[in-house]
Amino acid sequence: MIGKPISCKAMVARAAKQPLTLEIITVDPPKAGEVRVKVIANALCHTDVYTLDGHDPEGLFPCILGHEAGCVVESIGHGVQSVQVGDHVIPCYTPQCCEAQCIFCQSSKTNLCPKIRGTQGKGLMPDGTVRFHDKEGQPIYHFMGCSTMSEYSVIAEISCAKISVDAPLDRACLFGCGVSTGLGAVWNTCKVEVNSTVAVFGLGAVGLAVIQGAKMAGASRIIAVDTNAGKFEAATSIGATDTVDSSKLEKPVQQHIAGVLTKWGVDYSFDCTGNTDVMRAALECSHRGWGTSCVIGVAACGQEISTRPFQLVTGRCWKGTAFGGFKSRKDVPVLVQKNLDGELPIDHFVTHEFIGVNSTNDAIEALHGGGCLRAVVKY
Ligand code: NAD
Ligand code: AHE
Ligand code: ZN
Repeated sequence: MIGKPISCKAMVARAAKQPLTLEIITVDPPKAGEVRVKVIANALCHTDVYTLDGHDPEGLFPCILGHEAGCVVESIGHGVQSVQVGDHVIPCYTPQCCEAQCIFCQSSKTNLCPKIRGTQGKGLMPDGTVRFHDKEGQPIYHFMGCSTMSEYSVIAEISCAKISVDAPLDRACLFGCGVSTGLGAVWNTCKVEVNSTVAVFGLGAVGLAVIQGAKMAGASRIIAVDTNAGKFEAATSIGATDTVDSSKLEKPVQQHIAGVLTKWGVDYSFDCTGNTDVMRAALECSHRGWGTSCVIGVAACGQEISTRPFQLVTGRCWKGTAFGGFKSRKDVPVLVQKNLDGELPIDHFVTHEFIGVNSTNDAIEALHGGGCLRAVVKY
């Protein structure tokens, strides 16, 4: 099918708060600088559901969601040099253009390459058009530069992280978002040191990856906070030293952590919920004088964070992270290799598995249940 449109199954998000619809769509060949991929496995991230629920100010409909996938390159567009047909790739919503004039790619301080961010946020490919059409020939928007809830997708070359062919794509897909984000928040954004104390709010896949990363970084104490006590067993099994059900406390959770569990607060705290009240609590339980709090969760449209400026005056620092600060094309292959070498286990994140892109609505339902970390759909 190289050079020709492909007809395939996809789950289309037609409108907010509606189930995805199974459709046969047309996926056009890749244009210059683009890559058409066959999606082998796609894991659901909370952000897909948040967008489907209408909470993303950039959310557009109809679109094809999905951004945590393992793929094989089906064909490449003109000028593509970094991947070939048959290569295994992880689509990355944070691209890495690597150009000499890209001050973001050239800086060690950030991973936020802006090269295609404008069109990506409008649901378009970098040339301002789409590669997806429905059976009436109507355009369907892309999502986060990935759109992997389709058997085939087209992504920018600069969004493709080429990984080892030895890595099973139904596990390596997790490195496309949540797991990398949690690990990178600890290692890159906050650079947690040996013997640090840490608090993690929200024990989904992102929060558990923060715990795993903190344990690997040598944190001496890791306080795991959730309103669902069913999450605590997984948290302690990967390294949490304390668990807190914040819904059962008589005082604000920040006063419990800074005051009861510790004297002055924790060195590092992480919000992995997207709840702005939790973001505030995470900041306020960080240590007087030097505590750093990292916002990872994505808040709904219109939400804002607040705290007393005194919290910052007295030495706390508020940070945020996108994709854990990893430079996608350089770093994702390294994470995958660490996993293959046995240094970075990730199988424990996969709590649910489904077969066929058409089962994606079932996977979404599983994600809504409290016991799901990652639901992987194998196409
Ligand atoms: P998830 O829904 O699986 O996990 C969220 C957890 O937070 C759940 O265990 C839930 O019980 C808990 N929770 C909810 N309200 C709480 C409260 N008030 N106090 C304590 N815990 C509470 O989600 P996930 O896939 O792990 O993603 C977590 C967040 O990170 C989401 O907002 C997601 O959109 C965001 N995210 C951000 C990035 C990034 O690059 N910044 C990447 C991936 C995901
Ligand atoms: N589009 C939204 C915000 C969504 C958002 O913040 N996304 C995170 C990734 S979530 C992955 O599951 C992110 O890294 N954003 C950086 C970016 O460039 O999108 C809005 O508020 O407009
Ligand atoms: Zn995600």
